[in-house]
Amino acid sequence: MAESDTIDMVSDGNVLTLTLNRPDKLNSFNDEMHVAFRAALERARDDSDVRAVLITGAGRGFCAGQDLDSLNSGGNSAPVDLGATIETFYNPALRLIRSLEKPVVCAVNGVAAGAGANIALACDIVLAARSAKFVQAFSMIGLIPDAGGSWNLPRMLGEPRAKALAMLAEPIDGQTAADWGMIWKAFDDAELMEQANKLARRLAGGPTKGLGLTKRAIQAAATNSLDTQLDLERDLQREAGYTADYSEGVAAFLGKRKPEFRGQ
Ligand code: T3D
Repeated sequence: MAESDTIDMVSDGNVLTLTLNRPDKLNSFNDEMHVAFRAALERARDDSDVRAVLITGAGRGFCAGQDLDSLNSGGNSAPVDLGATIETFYNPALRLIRSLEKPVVCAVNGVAAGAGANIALACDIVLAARSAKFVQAFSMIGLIPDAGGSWNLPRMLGEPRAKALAMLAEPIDGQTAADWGMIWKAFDDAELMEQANKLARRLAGGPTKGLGLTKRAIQAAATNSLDTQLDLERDLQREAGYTADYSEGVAAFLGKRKPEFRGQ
């Protein structure tokens, strides 16, 4: 497939930066952008040189969710099967982000609405500009939270806040999102991208295999019993213990030097 301008993809060292790039539409998803986003995530998964992913948005917004003008949406009068959009585009993208055994950083540079908010919240470490807004915009147009929102929000916030955000569609800013534990940190707007790039570079220099296994373990905890989780920790630690990065980490500690992880 030809590369699309709707996702700007830049590889720098071991960081792959994906910038959602339809700024005139607040980077909302049309079909072309959906296809390009999925292809970019598949590249992140398949390219062993990629050891961390950074997702952000071009212009003043992060992502306004589904492009409501697109043919595929509810803009025409005929009823459309929105479940098909979810099945074809959002669910595969969400599954790719969650199953990617490499850290995915998200820098929410501006408004993140609807599926745009929930894609951001599905990432592993989320930073936001203090002025950014998270809006569960779905109820404004009669829809339900998708892109993993109905799963993620109650786990992050508990039912009371999850239901209020989803039913009221009130925006919350980046600082509040950090204070509520929805994201890792908020930064002054001018500082956000520098901090996000620094974090992505740091993660890309980390023990990639171990970080991927850490992601798998923490995500599995959402549905596992303690017993099952303890068994999983045993199995994944066994796997981590056979990595070259573990040997390097221990050697570096004992040698009182910084480790040089290769992601293997
Ligand atoms: O297939 C399916 O539909 C199922 C899947 C659904 C998943 C979803 O994501 S549903 C939720 C869809 N998103 C929304 O409902 C959000 C709609 N947008 C807004 O509510 C507001 O734009 C924002 C709160 C995000 C930002 O407000 P504001 O005042 O900062 O900006 P604005 O002036 O509203 O928008 C700027 C431009 O972007 C404007 O275009 P214009 O007038 O300058 O030509 C606006 O129309 C456009 N835009 C913003 N969001 C969308 C959009 N165009 C198309 N689709 C959008 N979602």
